[in-house]
Amino acid sequence: MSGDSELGFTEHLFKVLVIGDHKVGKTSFVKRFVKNQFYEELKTTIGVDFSMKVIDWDSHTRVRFQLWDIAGQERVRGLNRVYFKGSSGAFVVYDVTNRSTLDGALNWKHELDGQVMLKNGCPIPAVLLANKCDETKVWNASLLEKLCQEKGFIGWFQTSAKENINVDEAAKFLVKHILQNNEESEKEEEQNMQLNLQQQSKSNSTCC
Ligand SMILES: Nc1nc2c(ncn2[C@@H]2O[C@H](COP(=O)(O)OP(=O)(O)O)[C@@H](O)[C@H]2O)c(=O)[nH]1
Ligand SMILES: [Mg+2]
Repeated sequence: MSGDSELGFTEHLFKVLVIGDHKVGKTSFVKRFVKNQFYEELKTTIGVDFSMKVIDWDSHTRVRFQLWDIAGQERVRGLNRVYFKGSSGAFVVYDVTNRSTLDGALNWKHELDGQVMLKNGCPIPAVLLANKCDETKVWNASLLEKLCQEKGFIGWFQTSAKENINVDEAAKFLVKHILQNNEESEKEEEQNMQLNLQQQSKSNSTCC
């Protein structure tokens, strides 16, 4: 969603999902990104929590990031179709200290791709976050690289919501891709409109 002002200033509102298994640090990631805070103890998310972060991308582009922090249990409840609708991008989070959450992240990605896509039929941009990297080093970087290619992630970052590692970097990376997609789809729409107009004027001129 975007709006242009007369001065060429554009504001975008992007819905971005934060998904992954329970306790991998989704809420912590959002709180670090939005408020630059970290809490050792957090209440379990129930259903979905919303947060907003405004980023002045450049002198003529403002991005409103609407983050949907979805409870890990929601995959089981099958409500994701409702939550995923209209999203422009996603962070898919796993916990580097818990291997099974990487499988969980891949299942979340699979479900995401089955339920939401861009207008051109491509998957929405998703970044894989290897969170809690303050606890242990990511030893399987080449595996993650391979998984990203196989499963269609646009990239991966090792992050720590606790130590504030790569949180803004991952977000900027995702914004960049969302903006690119947005630009491409706007161009496509414009081209389609011009084609329609050309066809209309052709059929008008051949009439009678
Ligand atoms: N060491 C460490 N702990 C984290 C990090 N992110 C979250 N946690 C902890 O992991 C637990 C679960 O975090 P939470 O954000 O509630 O996970 P969620 O269920 O995915 O939303 C909490 O005790 C957090 O303090 C991190 O980057 N490093
Ligand atoms: Mg949570």
